[in-house]
Amino acid sequence: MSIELYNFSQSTCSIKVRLLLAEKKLPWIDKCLVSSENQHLSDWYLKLNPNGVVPTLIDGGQSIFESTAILEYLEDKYDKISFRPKDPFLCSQVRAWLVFTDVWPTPAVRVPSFQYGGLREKFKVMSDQTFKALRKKRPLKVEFYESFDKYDGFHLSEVYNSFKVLLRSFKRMELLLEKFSGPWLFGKKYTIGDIAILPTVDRLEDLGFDALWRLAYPRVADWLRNAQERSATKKTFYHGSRLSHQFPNLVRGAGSNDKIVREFLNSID
Ligand SMILES: N[C@@H](CCC(=O)N[C@@H](CS)C(=O)NCC(=O)O)C(=O)O
Repeated sequence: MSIELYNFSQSTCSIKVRLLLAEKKLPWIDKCLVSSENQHLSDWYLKLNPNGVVPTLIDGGQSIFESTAILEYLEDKYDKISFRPKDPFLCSQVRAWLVFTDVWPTPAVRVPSFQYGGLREKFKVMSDQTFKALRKKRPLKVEFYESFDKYDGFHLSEVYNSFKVLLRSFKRMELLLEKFSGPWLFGKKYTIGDIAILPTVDRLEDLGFDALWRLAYPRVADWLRNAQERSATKKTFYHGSRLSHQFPNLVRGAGSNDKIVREFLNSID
């Protein structure tokens, strides 16, 4: 039975899984959903993934959700080409990083993605009634959708809080690259630890917030360039999977929001 992946083209959590499938050269069927059509909130999808989010992997008729759990599952089941260290200590370090990534930078990147990346656009054209009804349908993310105004977005303090978390995450990456001597976060081997954070860093570069690491963390800049050069990465970020492809008038790529980053950095000095 073949592998199927329910995903959105632009979703960072979906891209994590697509990256690993490409690195492992596993064939899979692309069950690409369109976020603005809200199929991920329909009854049939909630049976596959009770959290009402993408990605969901179907393998052997079983449904597996949570992107990090999917990475570990693929590592366990399809181990011919492995992206997890064999050494138990190193493996523990990768796992600690996977937890860190899920708890801190992954939720934090949602704020600039919605504020500057066009992800709020679909709500602006919705009636208040539909917006509220869809908010209620969300099994987990009700509070997140209540935390922004569909026209004005997030308060600046929320945006700055997310930048603070992201800045801390890049500092942590710089330290890992130094500690394990690169070129990857845990040394010479490219691992699911790199894959788990790559979509977030790529997203921020696409949104023009790369000054968050460019100014202070040069190892992170080199790491990103190396990761983007991998053929599996190029294949995974097909046209349409970056917000600059979907919202070219809003999202203008590397360096385009240096001014906002400078204002933020001045505010925390
Ligand atoms: N912890 C989950 C998070 C999944 C998640 O938040 N997915 C987003 C796309 S990156 C989503 O489906 N959003 C739909 C929504 O907010 O309605 C995972 O890692 O799989």
